[in-house]
Amino acid sequence: MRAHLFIGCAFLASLALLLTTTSGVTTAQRTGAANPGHRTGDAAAADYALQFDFDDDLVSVRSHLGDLEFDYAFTVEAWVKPSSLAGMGSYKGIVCGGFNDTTSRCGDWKMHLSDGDYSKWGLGVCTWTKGCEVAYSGTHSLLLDQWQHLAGTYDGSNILTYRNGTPVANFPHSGHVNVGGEYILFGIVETSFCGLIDEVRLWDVARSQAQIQSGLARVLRGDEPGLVGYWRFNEGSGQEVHDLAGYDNYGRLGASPDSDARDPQWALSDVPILRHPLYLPLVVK
Ligand SMILES: [Ca+2]
Ligand SMILES: [Ca+2]
Repeated sequence: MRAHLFIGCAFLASLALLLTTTSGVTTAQRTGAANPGHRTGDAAAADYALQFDFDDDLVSVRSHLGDLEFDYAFTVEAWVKPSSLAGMGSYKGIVCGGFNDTTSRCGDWKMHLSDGDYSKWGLGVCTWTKGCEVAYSGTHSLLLDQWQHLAGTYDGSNILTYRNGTPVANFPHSGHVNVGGEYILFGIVETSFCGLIDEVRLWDVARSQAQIQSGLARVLRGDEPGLVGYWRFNEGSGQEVHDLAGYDNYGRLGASPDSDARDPQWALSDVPILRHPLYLPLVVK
């Protein structure tokens, strides 16, 4: 079963690569503070996401300035479109932090799929005083082949999760977040997510439900208070994803700076967000 699903994921990755190759978009857009017009994306430019293979694909981001190391509060957000949720057996990652090298797993916090049921997801947080706890959703709370926005917050007393802005789980937890590593990862904990990930955001504050709802379906400017990392994955090619929050925490695809077997694949994205940050907030159900 698992081998069959893996082939399906690999096929989708190949198809996405073909679409990328034939779209005529061959130049990665270098984005960042030096080019404000590109910081939030151009409405006329193609939107891309990254396709992960259900096995070992990853993106690693080094926290250059320590700005991705949290104390007592943080928020992690991502849009995901799973192409398989069948199976169990290992923690599959969406975004995680507290990681030392590409051979070990994230230890400090992780938005991930349950190792007992990939249709469940949660946010796990480890603290110095309380150890590790996870706020898990119920089963079948992830929707196959549909875009959905996932958010998790930790505020020093609770771990909260939201899907499309609606509360999913709440677990009491407390203490200072462990900081055992200087990297964060996209798409992997022990093994990889299967499907598309787009629009990853990290905040060093616990966002409220109203704040999550108001921002989930539109692009950000990049300078919002508390925003410490923002990756739109719109480069469309190459080995790096750029941080649009202004901290230069760029991510590297796969296990090496060159093309390698652990690179996720670039895929055209139809993530349902408004492409201009000045549009009015939109809440999706
Ligand atoms: Ca994108
Ligand atoms: Ca690589």
